[in-house]
Amino acid sequence: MAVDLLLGLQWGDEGKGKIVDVFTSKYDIIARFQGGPNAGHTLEFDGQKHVLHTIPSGIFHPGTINLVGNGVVIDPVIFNKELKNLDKHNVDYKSNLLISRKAHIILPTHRLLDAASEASKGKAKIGSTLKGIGPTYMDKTGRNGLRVGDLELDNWEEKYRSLANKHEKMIEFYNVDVQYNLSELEKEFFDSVKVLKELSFIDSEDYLQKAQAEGKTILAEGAQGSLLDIDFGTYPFVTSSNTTAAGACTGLGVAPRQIGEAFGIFKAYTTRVGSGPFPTELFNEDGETMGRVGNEFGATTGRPRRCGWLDLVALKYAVQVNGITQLIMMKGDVLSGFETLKVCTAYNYRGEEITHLPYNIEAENVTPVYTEMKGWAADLTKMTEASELPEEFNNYVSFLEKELQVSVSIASVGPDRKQTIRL
Ligand code: 2SA
Ligand code: MG
Repeated sequence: MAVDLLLGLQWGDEGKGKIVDVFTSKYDIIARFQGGPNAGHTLEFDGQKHVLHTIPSGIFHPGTINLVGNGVVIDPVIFNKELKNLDKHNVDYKSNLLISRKAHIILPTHRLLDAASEASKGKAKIGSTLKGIGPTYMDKTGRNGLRVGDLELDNWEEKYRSLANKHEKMIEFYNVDVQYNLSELEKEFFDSVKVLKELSFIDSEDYLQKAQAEGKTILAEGAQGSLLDIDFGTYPFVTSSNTTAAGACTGLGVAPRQIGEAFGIFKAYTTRVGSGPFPTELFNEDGETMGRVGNEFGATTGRPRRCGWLDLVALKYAVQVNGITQLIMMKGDVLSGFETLKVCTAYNYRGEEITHLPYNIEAENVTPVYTEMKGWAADLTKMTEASELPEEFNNYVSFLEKELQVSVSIASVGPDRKQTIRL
């Protein structure tokens, strides 16, 4: 059986958590392959809202295996908090949650380094979630990292200590005001590692190869979005992992030819949290309406998200880089009531009209070229069948399908599992 992918096509927060949860009954295994607790995946069902950060979004389905792959970075402290929340819902994570030995660990000092690095950048800061993501991946590629498998060795605390000591010197080097009490942070860390060690650590690449041979179905759950990819995103305003399709291969140990469907998920408009270029960003009432109606606040940090019209230039780029086979459009309901909708179909780039994403999309280089479409007034949130959707909504979707050359198979019209329409 092939491994299917579910990937965010914008700057994250497309609604991956919700759709993974909706899809889970079709899959035996849900696997995260990159990122860490910077992610905030929100699920809603039975009138309750759940936010997951590191744990895959299939966790609320008994019988589904949830795997944290080698490409993920884990903060034991945050992981422990997520487990505590699952305890409240009687989730049997001791049997259905597995962790790759090759996943890297976020140390308390990684978080401090993240804060110091951001503080040192001043206005040029990335807008990091300050979860230590960048510094942890730096130690991974720098070949200094502490991995989950190390926790099974007797001398792991020595390794921890030498890395943390080095980090303290680095924090000093930044010469910025970062207040901390390391012994308190370490107590929390060591307590949490103990909890983590009660879970199953596995050689996940081997596990996934065997699972495939046995005919098990697997869904790889992306975190953040394609435009935050370390290689293909709006560098340096990106996260530190490959959020695109290829990241699932390196983050799980799955071969490219084992990939099946690549589901691409996008919002009917665009949002971005953190710094960096955003050509279609709105600074007017329309943007405010999107943020208010769409409840656009970071699920991890609570920061308000920047909002703007759909950017098809950027979306097409993401569809291509990922080899998307089916699209899922989220939050069409938020656009109800706009008389006219705008979609960016090209950029004016240094005096020339282009339809590809250029190297630099800073505002001084790029002005969006919009196509206008008639909006719809109807409230979509109670609709459950494609036949109920207004004509203008269908026109909007058809326009996107034609531009992107991929069909939209699902439209989500609200945060709840039930508010999901097959087109
Ligand atoms: P980091 O923390 O070093 O990976 O941040 C680098 C950039 O990546 C952005 N980023 C995100 N963007 C959208 N959603 C994310 N997850 C949370 C959410 C974010 C939150 O679901 O809402 O709560 O603020 C996420 N994680 C990282 C980040 O904003 C930086 O621009
Ligand atoms: Mg999110």
